[in-house]
Amino acid sequence: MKKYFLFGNWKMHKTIKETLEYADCLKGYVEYNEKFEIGVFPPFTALESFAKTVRSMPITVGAQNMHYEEKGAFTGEISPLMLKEIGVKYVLIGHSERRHIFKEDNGLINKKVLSAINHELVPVLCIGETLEERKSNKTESVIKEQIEQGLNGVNSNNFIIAYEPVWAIGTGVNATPEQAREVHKFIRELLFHKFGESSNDISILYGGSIKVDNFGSLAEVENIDGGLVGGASLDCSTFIELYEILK
Ligand code: G2H
Repeated sequence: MKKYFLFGNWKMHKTIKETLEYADCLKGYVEYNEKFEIGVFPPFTALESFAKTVRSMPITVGAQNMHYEEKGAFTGEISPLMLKEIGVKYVLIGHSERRHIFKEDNGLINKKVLSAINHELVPVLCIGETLEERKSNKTESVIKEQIEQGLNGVNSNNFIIAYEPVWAIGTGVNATPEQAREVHKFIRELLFHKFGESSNDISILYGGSIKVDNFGSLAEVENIDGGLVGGASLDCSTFIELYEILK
């Protein structure tokens, strides 16, 4: 069964104290729903506190990144085993900030996707074209390459795609519903080609400057199965408003 998701990617924001206040604010607002899930991706330092606090609530927890190895001499990295141990369910892989600021390429991203699946974490593979690529009509070829290389060797449909056009990330300029519709349809076709009928259960989220006033028109587009929200997820009451729009 395909699920709909509202994910909050906090990026490098919030101390443990602020995280606990946020968890407290969410209490009572979110109800269990088998078709719909709300999840928060705090920074590593606050992950465990958040996971413990929301354990009894219908809220899931994700990490923003991970290394593909279980352990080793990888200074500054966090492994899938470490994430599993504290109750993390999802992990963002290949977010545009990882690709562009930290120079992660499709090969590395693929290793992370495979490792996450092997460790029973659900990877949220983030893909998207830059403005330059869009202007030179390369959107589809970039998306195709990111999907094909990112999912190379993947046999399971237990992952999520997040389409986040780079030009829409944190810029205040979201993709129009029409622009998003075209790319989401294209992604759905690529997934069908690779995974057949079982691809119908794979959720494709939109991300990039989601706000309360643009989310409704994006969320109703065919093949948009929820949102990955950055800036607008930092304020708990705004995140609850987005939840009300999607659920
Ligand atoms: C895209 C998104 C969340 P924002 O990075 O992943 O952030 O909503 O701030 O554009």
